[in-house]
This record gives sequence, C-alpha cells and structure tokens, in this order.
Amino acid sequence: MTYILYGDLGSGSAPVEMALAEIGAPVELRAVPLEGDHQLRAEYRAINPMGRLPTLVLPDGTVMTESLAILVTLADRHPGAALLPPPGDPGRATALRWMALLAGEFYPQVTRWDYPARFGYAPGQVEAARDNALAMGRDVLRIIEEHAGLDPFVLGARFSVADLYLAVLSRWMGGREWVPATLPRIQRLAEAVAARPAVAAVWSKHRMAGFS
Ligand SMILES: N[C@@H](CCC(=O)N[C@@H](CS)C(=O)NCC(=O)O)C(=O)O
Repeated sequence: MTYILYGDLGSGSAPVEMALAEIGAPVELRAVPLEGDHQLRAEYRAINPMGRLPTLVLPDGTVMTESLAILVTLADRHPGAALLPPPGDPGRATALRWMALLAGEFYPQVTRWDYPARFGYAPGQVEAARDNALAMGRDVLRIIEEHAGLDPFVLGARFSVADLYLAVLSRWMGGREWVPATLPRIQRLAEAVAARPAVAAVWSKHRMAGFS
C-alpha cells in the first residue's frame, strides 16, 4: 500500500505529500533536486519523460505525472479522507474548475518565470518575459481571489485537494510576500490549510510559510 513520490522541497510535490498526509497513506519520498536540474537527467526522465516534478507511483506500480491528475486520483482512491466530493456533486465541478485553471494557466507561467531560457527570448527580452509571466500568473490568482468564493476553502467549510493545490501554488513567484499583502482570501485559505493537523508539519518542511 506504499506510494512512491518523487519531489523536492517547495516544489509541486508538496501538495501531493500533503494529500498523502491527510490520507495517512505510507509514502516513500525520493528526492529529485531541482537545483542542479536532476529532474532533467535520463534516469528520471525514464519515469517522467517531461522531466518535471512531481511523479507519483501508485502501490500497483502505475506511474502518474501531472499534479492535478495525481491529486484527483488520490482523492478518488481514498474516499474516506473526503478530499473531493464524489462525481455528480456540484462541489466536485467547482473544485476541478479552479484546479484546472491553476494547472493550465498559472503553472505554465511559473515555468516561464523559472526557466526563461527555454522559451527562446533574445537576451534583452528575458527580464520583460519574466515580468510578463509574473503578471499573467498574478492575474490568475486575482481571478480566483475575486470569483472562487473562498470561505475559507474553495468549497466553503469543506476542505478538498483544491485547497492544497491553491495554497501551495500561491506561495510561488514571490507569493509568500505578495499574497499576504494583496489577496486576503487566498492568504486566509493558505493559513487554514497550514493549520490542518495532518498538513502542518509538511507545510513547514516545504518552507511554505514566511519569506524566501
Ligand atoms: N504539468 C506539471 C508541471 C510540473 C512542473 O512544472 N513542476 C516543476 C516543479 S514545481 C518542475 O519540475 N520544474 C522543473 C523543470 O521544468 O525543469 C504538473 O502539473 O505536475
């Protein structure tokens, strides 16, 4: 019943590790340091051909990449943990809506901000491209702040994997400073996530609080 999670501190493996903590499932953590680009090495790409974190290996050996798919799968495999409403429940549609927005529109801006060299910008355009990635990412968070009805969670009082995803991704690209100063609903959600008994230790291990 043991999962294997490939990840790094502060990375996209953090919400997956938090979901596993909520579930109480045993997990073997395998470090793939982004510093030094270990995620791009051939041995890791044999598991995750995109060379990205996280990768989760299910107890039956199924390899999963893509954080949104991983989080939904974990919730579905462990319904007792109540990490996502069941199919047909409108709450599930709402949670998936905001998770898909983060995965499809926010996460790619993080990649552009972190790895501008991949995108073929002329040397003089790199800073402008990073600024643009930051602005586009922050626009997504602003939309969630204003339209997701956070109270404190995406589904109101009902906690879900959408909250883990939003809380962690909101810390990136300077979010540890910018979100507390500008987006009070997302900040309140992040604090509520961090305060969950199962999550607290993982949250601080991944240095999601404070400034960096
Ligand atoms: N689509 C992937 C994106 C994952 C991703 O970009 N992860 C980052 C870490 S948070 C990464 O591995 N970056 C290293 C790289 O792009 O080389 C997902 O949703 O899981």
